[in-house]
Amino acid sequence: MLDVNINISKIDKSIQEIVNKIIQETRINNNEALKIFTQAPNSLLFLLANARREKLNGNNTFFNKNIHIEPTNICVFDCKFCSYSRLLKEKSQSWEYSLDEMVNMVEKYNIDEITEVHIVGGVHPKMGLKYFIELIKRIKDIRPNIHIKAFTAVELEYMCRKAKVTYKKGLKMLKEAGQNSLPGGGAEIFAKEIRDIICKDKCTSKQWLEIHRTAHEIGMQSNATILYGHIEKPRHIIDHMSRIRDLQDITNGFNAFIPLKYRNGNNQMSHLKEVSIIDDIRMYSIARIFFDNIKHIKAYWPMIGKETTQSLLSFGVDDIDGTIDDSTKIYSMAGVEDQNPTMSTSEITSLIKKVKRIPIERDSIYNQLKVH
Ligand code: V47
Ligand code: SF4
Repeated sequence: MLDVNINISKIDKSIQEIVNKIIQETRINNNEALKIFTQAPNSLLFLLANARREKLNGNNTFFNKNIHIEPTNICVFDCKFCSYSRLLKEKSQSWEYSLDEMVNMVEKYNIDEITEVHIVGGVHPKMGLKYFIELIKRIKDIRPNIHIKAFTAVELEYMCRKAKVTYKKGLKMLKEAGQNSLPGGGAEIFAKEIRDIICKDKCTSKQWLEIHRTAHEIGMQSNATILYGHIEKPRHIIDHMSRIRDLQDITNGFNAFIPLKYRNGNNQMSHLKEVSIIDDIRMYSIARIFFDNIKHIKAYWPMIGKETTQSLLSFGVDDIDGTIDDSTKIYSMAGVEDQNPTMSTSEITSLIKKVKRIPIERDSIYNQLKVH
């Protein structure tokens, strides 16, 4: 039972029963989730999300010490919301790092400065499975204990297709090379009617789910994301989360769910306005309420901003990703305020402490390393 002080009789009759279920920690179905997502007043939704957060994670707020490597922004796909990809023939504002350059990016950090490398980028027609296996091996040669979280299902689908191997075989090869887990990107919105408009040519939702299922089956954990705040409707959000919740029931391999707010700078959907902070909070809140089988809800601070991240710690969020050290361009190219995202450990811990939560440094699979 959630510890929440609500006078049920004062709540609109049509949602009383759903609120009761949430308080009793009984799973709500898609229709019920849609109903409270669209009809519950902010105060109620927010209170329930926070109660759930505190029941699951208390005051703890997780972060890690990490960097990103974005091997290239050249991409064969054409997602309408993407601000950073470039076509092979477009040389301006594009990059392709060599293996040496990427290994050097890791080598410049001391062993105690980062515990995780997050590798994700555009889908380059010439960077295939063999190339990335080599990259992973070379990183592990110099830093055997570093956790490598790499490649969205979109990159993996393309890699495996080009190499003519099954997802299982491709993932096993990457795992043997030293890859530890998968990030949650590429999920966007699963509903075909939306996917067909915003990212028609990349992996399907079925393939995304199949790749994560396979990863979990061979012992690689992962995250799941949603790209919200563009042309989707509330029903698409619930449908999306429901497909992830169903898979999690089977595999239990997702560590965190990460709502990613659509940022409208420099892309083919720039005419769309970004949603308000209240819509952000409602999104994170419904995620926390809906997922009774994923322990962590992450706010990725380079995307949503430091101040909103801080606020979200009272509305379901218990994880804020890592120190980053100015190693990602996805969101700076989408026009976010923070053009050089970096936080030292002391900045991250003080951001968390300022809102009376406890900073917990974690490893990539949520083992606690240090209470700050
Ligand atoms: O799949 C691209 C999103 C994702 C925009 O697993 C955009 O720990 C908003 O998934 N506005 C990649 N979002 C990033 C990602 C991620 C980030 C941090 C941590 C983890 C993790 C995963 O970024 C893409 C897409 O959904 N994205 N462009 C944009 N304009
Ligand atoms: Fe390519 Fe990923 Fe951008 Fe889509 S979101 S265009 S797959 S880099």
